[in-house]
Amino acid sequence: MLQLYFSPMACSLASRIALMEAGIEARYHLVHLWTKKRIEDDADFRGISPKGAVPVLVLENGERLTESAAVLQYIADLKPETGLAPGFGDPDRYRLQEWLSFIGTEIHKGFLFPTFWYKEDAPRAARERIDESVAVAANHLKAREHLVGDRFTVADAHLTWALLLLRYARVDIDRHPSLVSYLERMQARPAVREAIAIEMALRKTVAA
Ligand SMILES: N[C@@H](CCC(=O)N[C@@H](CS)C(=O)NCC(=O)O)C(=O)O
Repeated sequence: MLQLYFSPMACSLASRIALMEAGIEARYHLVHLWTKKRIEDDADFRGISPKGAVPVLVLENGERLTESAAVLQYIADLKPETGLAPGFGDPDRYRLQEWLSFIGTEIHKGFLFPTFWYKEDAPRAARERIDESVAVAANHLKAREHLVGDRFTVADAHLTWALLLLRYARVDIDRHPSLVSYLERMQARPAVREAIAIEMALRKTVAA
């Protein structure tokens, strides 16, 4: 069985959404990101992944895969019939990778990471830049239901997580009607709703 190392409402939520959208059962290990301990037994998380960051997906053969973009594509490719990622050879595969990279670098590392890691000392430059990145996604979604093609992909799982956290970090995404309706659509999906409910309930476990 696959195993996912996660922390509640961290970027690993996108991997949980992908697993649930694919209907793949997995074992979930909660990690405390400050202490780097696996909650269930206090094991050293850096022994699982020297990066000390979630998500970590433990594959059936015991190998460990990190980096959301890789983990999300791996999960999607286990169930190609779900369309969670366009197949290899489909030009939309590169659009998917374009979005996974944009969300992972410009939105996650460019803003969300410093904001939550340094709390109120988030660099001002990051806060100034984030509106531009949010506008890129908002404009793209003006005439579309999903980021890539005409169905839900793992890029939508990734952006859904990012938008939830951006709101929490007081970035005004609500001034973009396309993002408001997109997030409502995503949260209406049973797997997305359930994944978020599970992790919101677990948040107090790792409250700083
Ligand atoms: N490049 C990695 C970043 C992963 C990452 O930064 N995860 C955060 C949670 S959202 C984390 O575990 N941070 C703890 C740390 O870096 O010490 C990815 O895209 O998966």
